[in-house]
Amino acid sequence: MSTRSRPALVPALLSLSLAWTAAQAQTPVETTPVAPTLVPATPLPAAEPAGEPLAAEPRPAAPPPVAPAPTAPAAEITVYAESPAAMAFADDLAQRRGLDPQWVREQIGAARRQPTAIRLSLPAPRAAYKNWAAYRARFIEPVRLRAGQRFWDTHRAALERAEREYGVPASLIVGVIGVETLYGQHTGNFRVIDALATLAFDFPASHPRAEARAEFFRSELEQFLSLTHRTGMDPQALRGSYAGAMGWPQFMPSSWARFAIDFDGDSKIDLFNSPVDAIGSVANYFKAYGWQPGQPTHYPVSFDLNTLDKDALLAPDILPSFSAESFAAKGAVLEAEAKKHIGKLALIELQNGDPANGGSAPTYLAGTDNFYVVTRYNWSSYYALAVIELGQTVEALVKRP
Ligand SMILES: [Ca+2]
Repeated sequence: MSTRSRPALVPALLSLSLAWTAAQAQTPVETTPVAPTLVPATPLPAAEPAGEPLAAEPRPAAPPPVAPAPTAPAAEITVYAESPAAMAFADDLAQRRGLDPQWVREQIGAARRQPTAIRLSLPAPRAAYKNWAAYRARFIEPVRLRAGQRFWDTHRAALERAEREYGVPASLIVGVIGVETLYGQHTGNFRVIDALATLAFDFPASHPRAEARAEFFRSELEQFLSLTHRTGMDPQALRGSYAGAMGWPQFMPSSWARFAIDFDGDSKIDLFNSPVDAIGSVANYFKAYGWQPGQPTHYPVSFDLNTLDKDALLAPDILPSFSAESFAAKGAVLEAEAKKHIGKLALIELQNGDPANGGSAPTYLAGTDNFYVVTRYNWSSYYALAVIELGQTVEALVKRP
């Protein structure tokens, strides 16, 4: 996630803040210990949709519940049946969703407070510089590439069908599932109900956006119970990330409700056990966020130092804001294909450590609307480029003569 100029985005796309907070929630279990100072790696399709393009799930008519007041020292709670605030939320939820209050109380009441989820939800210590080269190396590496090749070979027909039906390239789907879970190998070991209840009712107050985050997780908990009730999945049995992201594509409950599809034709949506359902669901997710078939995600860019106005180019952050002409007028030099680009561009800056201290100069690229769409899965340009490059590298391997 590029933190620079984030406020500039807010007026343009208010709901981005939701996507950002959602993205913050996720750090893949497998990568968490590796480099906590890097950009938060991950997943989160929880990505609360910017503009909610496809709100399939009925929204509760009532306003979001008021934050429960702490009713007992959090440390004393082991299961949420002990929390009057959680039980009051259960009653409200049951009423809003038309669910059996006793069932909802039992489900939330059996949720255990999960201290690890609390710890992991705090922001990582901020490094002075991010490091794209180091971040990239975590994902574009031999184990993941081999697993990606196997995944592509095994699911070639489904990937081709997804590309045909949704217009989303197989390489992007392969990149996402590889970065998220190493092709189903790391889908998370937290009980989803524990993770969601803990972050809904005990989100750490020291977090700068604690109240908004707690509200987000209360909404996800509600979606989770609605989803499991509707589908017959056992809410006490499902496992996922510390933030409640589930299955091969690490969908948050709200994303599952809106975007998950049955793509293997067994009439069930199962992102835990069906990689083919995951393939179709990731494609559906990107199509819903406006993926434009055939449009590149980014172009190379260099600079004309005589006319360069880098501050202006970086001000809108990852939001494509410049025509190819205005990009060039501010000193960003594009190659022939990019000069013909229809639509807006963003100057994407990826740091490579501290240039004054052994690091390299930043990496720059011209991001298109499709690059922006990739960041709807996780609001991070580092994440997006890792997904794109992993997918393209795997594609080159599987298509090698
Ligand atoms: Ca299915």
